Amino acid sequence: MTNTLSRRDFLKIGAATAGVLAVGQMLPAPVAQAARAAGHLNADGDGYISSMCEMCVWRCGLIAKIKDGKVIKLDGNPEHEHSRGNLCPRGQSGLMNTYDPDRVLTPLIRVGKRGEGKFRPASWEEALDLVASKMTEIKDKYGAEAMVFSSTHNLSQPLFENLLYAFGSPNYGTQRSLCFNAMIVSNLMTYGMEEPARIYDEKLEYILLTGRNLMEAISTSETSDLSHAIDRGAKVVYLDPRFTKTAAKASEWLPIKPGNDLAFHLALLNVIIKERLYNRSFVEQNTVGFDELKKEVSKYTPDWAAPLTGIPAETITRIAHEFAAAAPHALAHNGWRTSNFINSFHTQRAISILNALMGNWDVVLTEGGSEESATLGAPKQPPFPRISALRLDGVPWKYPVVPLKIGVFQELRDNIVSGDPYQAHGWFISRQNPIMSIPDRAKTLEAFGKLDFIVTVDIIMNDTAWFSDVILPEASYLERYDPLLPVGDRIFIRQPVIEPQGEAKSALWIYKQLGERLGLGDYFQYADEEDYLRQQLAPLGVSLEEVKAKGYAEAPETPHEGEAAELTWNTPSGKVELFSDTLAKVGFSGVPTWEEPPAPKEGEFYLLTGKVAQSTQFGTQNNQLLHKYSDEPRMWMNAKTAASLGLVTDDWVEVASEVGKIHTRLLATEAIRPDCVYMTPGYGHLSKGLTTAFGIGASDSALHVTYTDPISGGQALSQTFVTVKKD
Ligand SMILES: Nc1nc2c(c(=O)[nH]1)N[C@H]1C(S)=C(S)[C@@H](COP(=O)(O)OP(=O)(O)OC[C@H]3O[C@@H](n4cnc5c(=O)[nH]c(N)nc54)[C@H](O)[C@@H]3O)O[C@H]1N2
Ligand SMILES: Nc1nc2c(c(=O)[nH]1)N[C@H]1C(S)=C(S)[C@@H](COP(=O)(O)OP(=O)(O)OC[C@H]3O[C@@H](n4cnc5c(=O)[nH]c(N)nc54)[C@H](O)[C@@H]3O)O[C@H]1N2
Ligand code: SF4
Ligand SMILES: [Mo]
Repeated sequence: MTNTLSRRDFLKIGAATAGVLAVGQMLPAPVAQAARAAGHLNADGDGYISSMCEMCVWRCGLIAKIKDGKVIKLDGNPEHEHSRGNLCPRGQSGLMNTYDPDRVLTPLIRVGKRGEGKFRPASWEEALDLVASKMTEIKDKYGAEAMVFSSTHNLSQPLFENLLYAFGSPNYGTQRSLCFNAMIVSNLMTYGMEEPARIYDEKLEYILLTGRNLMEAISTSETSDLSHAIDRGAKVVYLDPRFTKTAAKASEWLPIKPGNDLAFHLALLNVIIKERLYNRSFVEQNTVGFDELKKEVSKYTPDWAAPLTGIPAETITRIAHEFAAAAPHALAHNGWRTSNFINSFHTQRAISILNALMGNWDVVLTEGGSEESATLGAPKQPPFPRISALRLDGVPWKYPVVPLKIGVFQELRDNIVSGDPYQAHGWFISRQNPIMSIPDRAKTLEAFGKLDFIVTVDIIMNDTAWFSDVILPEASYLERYDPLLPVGDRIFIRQPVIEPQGEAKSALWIYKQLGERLGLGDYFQYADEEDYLRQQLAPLGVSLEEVKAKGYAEAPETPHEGEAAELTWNTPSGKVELFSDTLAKVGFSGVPTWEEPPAPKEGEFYLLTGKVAQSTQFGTQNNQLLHKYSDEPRMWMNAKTAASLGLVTDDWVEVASEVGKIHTRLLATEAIRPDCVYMTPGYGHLSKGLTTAFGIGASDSALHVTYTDPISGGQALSQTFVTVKKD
């Protein structure tokens, strides 16, 4: 591994930077003054400041230890429901994203060919003027819809959305369809709400996890809830073709055949309904469509499911019995990213319905930690202009039940390539690395080739920035304010714990500047970041200074708190919909039904992807601390399969799918089914501006074929089949 940073090197960087600062002032003025006034820092400028992690979307509360104007340690904030005093490895290493020597610290304008990586530094004035003039040119020539926007969940997203909707474009891509569309759309169709079932119940006895690798794909509080449940003696049944760290902690690991989770859950429903093990009063009072469901699942016996799933019929029957016996303290976890196959929507519906039949709703679904929208203020703004252009992502004209705000990102990319129903000309990307995260990397690069103008807002030279025309450097999460975040009955602040380095600026500032240049200033009515937060806090009667000092404000009591509120659902029938008329009306099955997933041909393998604890998606592999604790990524293959192909650990192999080819080292292991291989996402970077991560591993996204679940719009990330041969 290259460019490894030793602890001594890190301390040296710290000392050097502190030395530079010491020449002028130990701490740059604004942050230090505010922190001193709030009582965070002592006279020497050392102390602790509360803020929020941004190393993944979970946004744990953190406490930053500051010494000599530098962050030297990050710890979990015990007051924050998502962290409860803990930060995961990525959160603890987050300071190295801020101190990454590869940070982009000034606006950059491309001078070489796209992808050549030649840029010149520019002033904000010049870069923002250029972006605004290119956007205006595209709008004048082709209409606002020819500008595509995309961003992954972050706190300044509402301001990004102001920019694009005020500009007048309907084309907005988010990570959702690459992530959790099947789960969200299924919960909306079943319960009328997005929020999935989680492990809140303190008495939970039985947890069924379908491909939810909570011990590695970490959400700190939920991961610790699972650990506590295991400590209490809860039974955990885990379905995954791989033996992950969650499998190691589970009571039972079922190495299910990929894509066949639907058959497993349909068979559980079959047993539970046939043997009348469900909660009859709950079903009678709160659901519609039981008879249709009963009729459909009567076909799906455990004997039917056994050959499909690779799980014996007796095991499926036993699990159905155990699950029902533990109810209502039993939870079928929705998973997060069960969008693995084009049948994933029905898999998710079967899981949602399994919970409904147990009547565990009020036990596992409504308690604890969910994010509520406390009544925060907001700057005034006019309504958005009416947008009549069709959306390039096919919602709703091709995907009628996908909510507008969820979208189908991979379809948007495909239609940039096809120019159908019209040609896009510009792409504005913020806090996202679509070149790596959308399947079929070559096709995403082809889409880039169709565009006149690409601008990216990032903190580092990620792969997407590398192929952009203008890069706007955002201040890191430790250097900026973002809009406030309500979590439970508190409202948390992200505030700068150090001064921004170089010329980096907050997104709140960047979007406002652009808005004003585009004549859209009315959508950004705040003087600066602090003014934005003060307007948010106005209805609460709490001062910004108080929130900065404490790290959060208490929200006023929300109405649903207190004793057993009546159960109501925001569905057309007002009940939990076991049969959905909405689905039936647009030609889909109203109840979960079997759809055979495609399978690999002789000599091919399922290509699995999956998170590791030391990195987040496609944006943290250059973090020198995380890098230091990561093994070189190798492709897993079952040891017996490898032997039959004459392959051993560390052999180089060529892996090919119908859209790409990569070369990687092999790890022969018992921890995966013989018909699967597995790659860690986030490697094989294209950007040479990532000096730590470049040259390491290979990209699974270069192999992934684009398959979209026609109901939920989710990308089927395990539906790519590959061949493997010795290099
Ligand atoms: N450390 C870390 N934590 C993270 C993230 C991160 O990047 N790094 N990302 C966050 C985000 S955005 C998300 S969405 C969540 C994702 O959380 P998870 O969904 O739990 O994580 P993944 O690793 O994407 O997928 C989980 C497992 O699904 C398995 N799998 C693949 N195909 C199938 C199948 O057909 N059936 C079954 N049963 N299993 C299958 C894979 O082998 C993998 O182990 O994690 C969040 N937490
Ligand atoms: N092969 C494969 N593909 C996948 C997945 C997989 O497991 N395997 N997982 C899917 C899932 S679940 C998801 S959620 C998506 C995620 O994929 P994306 O939505 O593309 O998200 P990230 O990879 O997290 O990209 C984050 C980008 O934000 C930048 N960044 C970090 N901090 C900041 C900041 O403070 N400000 C700004 N402006 N930028 C910042 C990082 O440098 C990085 O370039 O990928 C999906 N695609
Ligand atoms: S789960 Fe880890 S990376 Fe994500 S916000 Fe929490 S500490 Fe940060
Ligand atoms: Mo995700």
